[in-house]
Amino acid sequence: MIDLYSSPTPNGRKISIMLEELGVDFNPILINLDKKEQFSEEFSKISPANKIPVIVDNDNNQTVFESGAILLYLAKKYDKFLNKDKYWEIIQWVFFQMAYVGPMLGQAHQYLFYHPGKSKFAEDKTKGYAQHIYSILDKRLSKQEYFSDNYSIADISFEDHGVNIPSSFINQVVIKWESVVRDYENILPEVSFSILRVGLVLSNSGGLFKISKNLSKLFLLSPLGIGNQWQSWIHIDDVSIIFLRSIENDEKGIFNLVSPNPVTQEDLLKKIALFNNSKVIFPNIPTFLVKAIFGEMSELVLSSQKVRSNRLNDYVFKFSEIDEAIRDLSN
Ligand SMILES: N[C@@H](CCC(=O)N[C@@H](CS)C(=O)NCC(=O)O)C(=O)O
Repeated sequence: MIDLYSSPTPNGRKISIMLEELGVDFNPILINLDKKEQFSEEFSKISPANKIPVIVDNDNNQTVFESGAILLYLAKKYDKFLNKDKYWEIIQWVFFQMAYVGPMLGQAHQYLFYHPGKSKFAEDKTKGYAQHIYSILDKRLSKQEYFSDNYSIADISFEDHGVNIPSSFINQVVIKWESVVRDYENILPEVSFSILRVGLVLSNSGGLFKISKNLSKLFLLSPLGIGNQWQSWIHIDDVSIIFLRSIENDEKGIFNLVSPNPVTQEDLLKKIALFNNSKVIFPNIPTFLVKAIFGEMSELVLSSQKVRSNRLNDYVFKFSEIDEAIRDLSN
């Protein structure tokens, strides 16, 4: 089992993401940075610079600090997310993140957001670095989805920078709901608890699919907001099978119940219309109107959610492609 000493910060989250993606059990140990726990005598023994994240692999008593080194260690240990044929391509982007992107964006946030007006020189300089970084990333990622051919530790090392996850509505909901499960885990340690994070369920019994299908029949179906936001969907049959499977197998851990092939909202609606002999009406319903109607819950349909079906690698989806799922529900 791996102990992860961490905190919910960009560098800390990189490692939680990697461990979740690997689907391995790990033991998270919170180092509260506000309470300066990083400077405790005990933590100093495993973190010479008093920074999180750090892992201790209890299988071989190996300690590793520095997020890049930890990603590399885990990729090698589990032989995942580091394609040997693209080793150097992946490694150079990981180093670029560690040596340039992380530190420079960190400084930019300090001068531009947290302490504006303190030093014009520092603000101009770090803004220039930030613009340079984003132009490089735009160039690399405008034509391909990942830094290398496939999802790798390079993508994981960038995963969280610039995204303010804790303030999002969805994240707050997840934290609150799952903290209840954690409470039960403490009370009933002999019981295996699974946390199933369910994506957008496509079903004829209700929800977005049923509403969209009915609206499309009235020729009233329009994308919400920009329309290119990702929707991580799953067919109701797959949800039911996975629920039963996790009860029967006494599974433990966190599972993302989403199909392996997310689609943009516009594509999703177009397909719903297509299979119901209708069409999507443009222009899109503007973001401000959706927010005015649904309040903070509008984030569920307006924000981009491209979720990976972690830990379901051995599950063969009944409906993994959007066309098959919608065709099935449309008849
Ligand atoms: N280069 C290190 C940076 C680690 C780092 O800066 N960690 C921050 C949180 S994101 C930290 O522990 N800050 C506490 C402090 O500086 O006292 C890595 O990639 O792991």
